[in-house]
Amino acid sequence: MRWFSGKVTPYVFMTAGIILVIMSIQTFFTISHTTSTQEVMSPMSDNAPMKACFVVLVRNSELDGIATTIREIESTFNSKFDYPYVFLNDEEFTSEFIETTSALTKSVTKYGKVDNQMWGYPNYINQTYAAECRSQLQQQGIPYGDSESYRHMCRFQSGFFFRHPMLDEYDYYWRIEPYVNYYCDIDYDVFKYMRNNGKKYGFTIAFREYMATVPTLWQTVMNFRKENPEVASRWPTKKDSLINFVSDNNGDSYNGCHFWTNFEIASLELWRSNDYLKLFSYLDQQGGFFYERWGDAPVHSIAASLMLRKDEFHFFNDIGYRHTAYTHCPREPEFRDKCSCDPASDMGNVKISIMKNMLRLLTLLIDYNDPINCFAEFKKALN
Ligand SMILES: Nc1nc2c(ncn2[C@@H]2O[C@H](COP(=O)(O)OP(=O)(O)O)[C@@H](O)[C@H]2O)c(=O)[nH]1
Ligand SMILES: [Mg+2]
Repeated sequence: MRWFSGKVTPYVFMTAGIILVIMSIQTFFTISHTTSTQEVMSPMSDNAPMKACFVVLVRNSELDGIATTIREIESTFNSKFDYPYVFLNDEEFTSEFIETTSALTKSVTKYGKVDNQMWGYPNYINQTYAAECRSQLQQQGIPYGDSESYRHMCRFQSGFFFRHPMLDEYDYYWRIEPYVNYYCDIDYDVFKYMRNNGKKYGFTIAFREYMATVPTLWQTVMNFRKENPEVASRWPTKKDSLINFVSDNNGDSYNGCHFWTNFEIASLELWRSNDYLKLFSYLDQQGGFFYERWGDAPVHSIAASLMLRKDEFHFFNDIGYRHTAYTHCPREPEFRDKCSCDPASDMGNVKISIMKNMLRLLTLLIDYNDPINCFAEFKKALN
């Protein structure tokens, strides 16, 4: 019997070992199969789906212009990624607008109206005084100086679009406009890029503001910061922030630099944060959207530069883009077969310095002592 057990014991252990190995292999295949078929992913995994959309504030009369934009967005990016479009308007969209735009994409399209609270005068605004201010700005030759609707638009884009109920379900947005061009094929998901790399604000063009439109904006933001130390204490230190993008003198005054918000790929959480909502509400109370002509671009840019860390910004060099006379076209050789734009048209290219000088002459009345392109300031502020 002892002989028997002595001979058999190793075989028992070996058999048990083989059974265990077979069971673990089976378990391994079961788990990997479940993962691939059910797409079990942690929220932060690279491929987890994104809650993101295009956001388009547009008028019915700009149907042709938005149709061009959508065609280019679809062909360069969205036919591959299928993100929905949210169209917003201060009036009802016409059935022609809805039919035409929805036919341009296989993705979901939604159409929303902006209410009077988001697009209109707050009751504390003195509309007679606002009209006087508009005519003064017009006399100075400032673009949109006398436009009432432009001011409602800038206030809406500064403080309300991200609170429109149609955007509630999203975390990131890409703002698009009518009559712009998108030139380069984008083969990766830009929203996933933003999330997976901890980016909160993406841009293509940085530009200088007409200072006559924002004479008191910087000081108002500084007053807010002083009066709300608990908010400011949550913001990054000067060194970690992008303050040197918006100020040449360590925060004493605004240098006019801003990201062009007609293109934005950004986090909605940034604007929905209590800190930004408090800041916006403070700015709104001061009346500068109506008594001056505060643009959403300087408002977003100053706020983001103070509230975000430098590493949360992203320059989308690979997205060739034109708005009005200004184009960003990537100049590196690897983009030549991806982009249909001419790098010679890029804002930073010396070949268009003549045009820049002409523009500066045309805008001589405006505070344009510095070059109009603020990309150098962005690069500098990153260091
Ligand atoms: N629905 C609506 N959209 C507007 C109005 N004013 C401007 N927009 C939109 O707001 C965005 C910015 O306006 P735009 O005229 O292009 O301003 P600019 O880019 O600063 O010259 C564009 O998408 C316009 O279609 C308006 O009164 N109603
Ligand atoms: Mg525009």
